Amino acid sequence: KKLKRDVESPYAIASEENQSDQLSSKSREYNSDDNVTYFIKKKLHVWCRQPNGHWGLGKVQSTSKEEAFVLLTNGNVMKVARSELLPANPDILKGVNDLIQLSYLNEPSVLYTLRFRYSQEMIYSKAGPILIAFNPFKDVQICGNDHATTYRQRCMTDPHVYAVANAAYNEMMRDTVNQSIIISGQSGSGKTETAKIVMQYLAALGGGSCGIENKALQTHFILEAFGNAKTPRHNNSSRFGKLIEIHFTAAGKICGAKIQTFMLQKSRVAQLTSGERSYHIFYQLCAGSLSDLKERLNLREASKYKYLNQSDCMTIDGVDDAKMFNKLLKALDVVQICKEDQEHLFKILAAILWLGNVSFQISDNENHVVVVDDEAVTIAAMLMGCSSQELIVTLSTSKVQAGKDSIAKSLTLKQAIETRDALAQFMYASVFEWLIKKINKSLGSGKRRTGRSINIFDICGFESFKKNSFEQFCVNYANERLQQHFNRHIFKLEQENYEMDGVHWTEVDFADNQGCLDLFEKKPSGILSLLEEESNLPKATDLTFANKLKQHLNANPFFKGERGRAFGVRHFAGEVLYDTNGFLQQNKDLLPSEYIQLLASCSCQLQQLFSKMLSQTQKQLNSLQIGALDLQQSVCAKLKGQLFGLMHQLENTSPHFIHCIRPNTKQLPGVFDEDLVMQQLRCCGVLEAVRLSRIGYPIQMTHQEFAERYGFLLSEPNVFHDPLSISVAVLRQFNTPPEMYQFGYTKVHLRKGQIGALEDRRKQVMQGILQVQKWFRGHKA
Ligand code: AD9
Ligand code: MG
Repeated sequence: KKLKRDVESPYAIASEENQSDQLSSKSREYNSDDNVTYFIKKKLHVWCRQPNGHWGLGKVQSTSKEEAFVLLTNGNVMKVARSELLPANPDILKGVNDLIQLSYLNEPSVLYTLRFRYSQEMIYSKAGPILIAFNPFKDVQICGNDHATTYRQRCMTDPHVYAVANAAYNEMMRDTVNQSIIISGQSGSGKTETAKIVMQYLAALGGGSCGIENKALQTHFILEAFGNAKTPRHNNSSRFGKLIEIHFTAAGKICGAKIQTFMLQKSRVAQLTSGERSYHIFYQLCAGSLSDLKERLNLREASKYKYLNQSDCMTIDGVDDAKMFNKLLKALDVVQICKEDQEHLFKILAAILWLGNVSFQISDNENHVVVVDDEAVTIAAMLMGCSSQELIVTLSTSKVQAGKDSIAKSLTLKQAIETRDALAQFMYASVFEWLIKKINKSLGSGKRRTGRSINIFDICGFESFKKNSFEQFCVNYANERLQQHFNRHIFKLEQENYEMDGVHWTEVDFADNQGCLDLFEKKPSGILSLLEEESNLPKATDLTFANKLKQHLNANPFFKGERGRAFGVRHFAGEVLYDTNGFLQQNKDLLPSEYIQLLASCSCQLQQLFSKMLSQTQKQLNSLQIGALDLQQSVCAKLKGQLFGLMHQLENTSPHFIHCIRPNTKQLPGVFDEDLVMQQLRCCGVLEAVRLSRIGYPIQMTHQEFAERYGFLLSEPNVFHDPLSISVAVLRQFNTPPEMYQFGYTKVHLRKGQIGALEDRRKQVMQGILQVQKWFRGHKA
């Protein structure tokens, strides 16, 4: 019946289809014969897939039983199966800023809209409740302090990161509820830059006299120098996750901040693959330190250090490491890390570089080694504040218990290299941890304020390389958890809420990743449990671990057994093949007691850095336990615990989601790779989220709240007594169309845009009341 109605204006088509989509829960299918006839009759444009895989826009010229002939905009005529035609949106909807406004929500229409916007440098768009942020790979003039002020003053409605930050701020001030801004997206999609833009906006908005906001902004230089590196995909990739909490006073001024970090990729300190770099700080230190500091640290050029030169990639195009070092020094000053501490920090970094140059010589037939006593070991020991001999012994022997005594046993070459690298990695991770503590102290993170904080969450994005190891396994697991949080808030909670409140509702399907999370977390046979079990078996190897996975999980649809040490996981963002080489060792992350003894005896300020670890291990040291100290949790157990903690923290906040999209893999401006974009939109459920919010009721209030807030606007307020009747009467009085709201058992559920008129009227009336009160007070006085 609807299709037969004659609607001439494109506006009318849009609103009609919008409504029909709103009223039926699922987007309509447009591939029946009737619909093709409809496209022709309405002279609608259609989308069809061309042989090159791209979507082409055209008009149906003629049809046969099964096929349609489409005249494409480039003049070619294409024969397409009728069932494969998709409707295009009327021109009036070109480049709409919220995908929710599209009459026809299909993949080509979404791509066309986003591509058009991207070409016009409109990098932000809304997809219902989600902000989609395209990485422009160049400066677009829509950020910066001036723009932030204009944005707020003019209450601009364009989609923008500022609008998200603004909404979070306003909600926090209004409801006294902690907020979170959750930024997701693949590696290189722009999460960290987006997090910075959020921070800049909040700093402009809530900047006070205490200057915390400036400190918080400066921490980026420190975090990026120590936690970011060049990867094959991205020149400034965060190799750790972070949650920044910003605390506000009751007046809305920033009064403190706290940074939590997790998953720092330690292995990068010692191992790099071709084309990658280690953490920026090492190159910055080598390039930017002045000659007297260089002398004190015995520093050479970066290319002289094995940890740095192993990947044949010493510089990054367009990045001046020396300049970055100067910025870092300023940032360290701002967060009050004194010059003395800065020097200790650099000393340890230099010691790490020299440790990497320590080499070994085979000393017998059994591959046992001795340390080559050269400048590397001498300088490393000097910087660490121990004797060369102590360092040599630690790096080449391990103690074994023989009766009551312990004897030193030479290490093999493989063991010695592992020991050296583990020591360097441990020292780096400790430096990182110490820095975060110092920064937090300076940001006044001590007191926790509930109800008035905004959390900004930015983790390493989903990764899938040719070769994927333990690090990718951890990163992708964390992303899987984050996706679950997103699904829960965007899809599950909302739909459960409708159902519980008795709202008439047809479910929207979405790609639930619970199955994949279970593959990781289920006890006793999820991957994490099996890894834990295998990590505790003395004779286990990476191969036995891989076999165990296949033995227990081959039937799991999210798991794929591969040959040898490999296995595959079907993640929400795509299938990844992992190589278990190194899994057990990296997961165990043991701390040989020899390190502790060495570090404890060092005379430089290492103790200060490693104090927590040292105090923890003191007891074991006193009882002279030998061997690897099993005091730490395994890496995966720790990560799982941290993620649960984080999710718990985020659960208690009102979430705002930003999804970043990488438009091409070459990090180039202006290049829009349709397949790559579509794959990212698909895997995070953007279309489903739009569908849900079209038919959903984003505004919900209990009958009581609604009646209290708007009941006084009724022209005949005394007629009704119970909140439900008052609420019904208010909506009737304001002529709210019946399809725009539903009454549940406890709540009024309203569609998007239905509260504006009520709020405006309320504001007017309230202002009137205030003026009258003022007048009375003035009159009395
Ligand atoms: V990873 O998961 O840490 O590997 P991110 O954090 O998603 O990744 P990042 O924010 O660092 O990516 O952005 C990648 C690069 O894109 C940056 O180094 C910038 O060169 C570029 N970028 C990202 N967002 C913007 C922007 N809004 N304006 C300009 C941008 N350039
Ligand atoms: Mg990042």
